[in-house]
Amino acid sequence: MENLKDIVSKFEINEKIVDVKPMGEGLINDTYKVFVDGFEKPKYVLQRINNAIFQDVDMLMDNINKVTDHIHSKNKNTLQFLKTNYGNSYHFDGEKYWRVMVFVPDSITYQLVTPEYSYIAGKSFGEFESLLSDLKKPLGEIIPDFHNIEFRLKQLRDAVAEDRVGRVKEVKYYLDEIFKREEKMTLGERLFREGKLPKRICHCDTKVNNMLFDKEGNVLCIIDLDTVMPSFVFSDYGDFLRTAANTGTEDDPNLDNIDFNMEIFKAFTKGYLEGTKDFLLPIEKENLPYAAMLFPYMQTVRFLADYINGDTYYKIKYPEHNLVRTQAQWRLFEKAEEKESEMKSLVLGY
Ligand code: GN1
Ligand code: MG
Repeated sequence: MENLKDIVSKFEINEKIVDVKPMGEGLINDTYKVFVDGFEKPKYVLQRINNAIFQDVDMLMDNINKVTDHIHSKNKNTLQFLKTNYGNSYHFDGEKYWRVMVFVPDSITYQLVTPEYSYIAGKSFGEFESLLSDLKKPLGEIIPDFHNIEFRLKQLRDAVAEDRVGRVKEVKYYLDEIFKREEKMTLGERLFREGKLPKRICHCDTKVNNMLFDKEGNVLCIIDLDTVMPSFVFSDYGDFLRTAANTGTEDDPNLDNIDFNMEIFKAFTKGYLEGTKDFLLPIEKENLPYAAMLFPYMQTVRFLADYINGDTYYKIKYPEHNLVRTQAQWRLFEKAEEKESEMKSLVLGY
């Protein structure tokens, strides 16, 4: 890892860098822990920005700086990024883009959460949106149409039409099921066009493991700010439940493990409604059950399109990985859909 140490040394760090080791589970960027002389625990985090996906690295870091400065100005915890020796917010080594942030000590991440932690997470993500609701500086749409389901369905249709690697024939079942629900699942975009649904600054990647907890279960910090951008509140609410309410894993090869846990749904919704009480509109609240279905649906569409395209977007661990992910996300969608009316009456009761 000699080379990685050299990269870290481009940043404003006075300590001697002794080791750099891989960390994390992200599907997009590569992340490493940085150890310095005299400290047993990591002191910094080095990350290679995947610039095939985040093509405008200046816009990316500019968005993140605006968000972290704004949160800091309210004396709340957020990630802290280091500048390079030459004052930039990232380092380009001629081929790859790198950034360094301060490691949050004594933090724990979870892949699965209890209802109690989901309540805390709901409140924290709600408060995160609330903290950013008065950010005046505009943020760039770092990945245009990121959570636009109409756009994601178009990408799926394009992938099918091209059928680059001949996989369409084996996924017909999923394509039929997805397109059968097109009208129902594109509701958000229609409400937006009718002027009924606003966009707000959202995190847009509220997976369970993007929240750092301490031992007592308090939220220390929300991480992975790459996709912070204007979106419907459905993004943060729905994507959290996609990972938290799933009783299996995102890529569970055993579909029997997968269910949509209503205890998590209840606790998270309660927390989220508390965290957002200052700004959430009735139309947003009313459609939270739609959001809970939308995110497993959208993730199925995205994994399936990547599978059909020959695995060009998500990192995979084995050749069928994106197909297994598709099947697992679809099962989760079906389980959420079965609970649609129960979710609706619960939300009305809050
Ligand atoms: C990607 O890299 P990671 O795991 O933070 C993706 C999310 C998906 C997620 C699925 C920029 O996030 O949108 O929901 O994988 N991020 C991007 O696990 O596409
Ligand atoms: Mg991410």
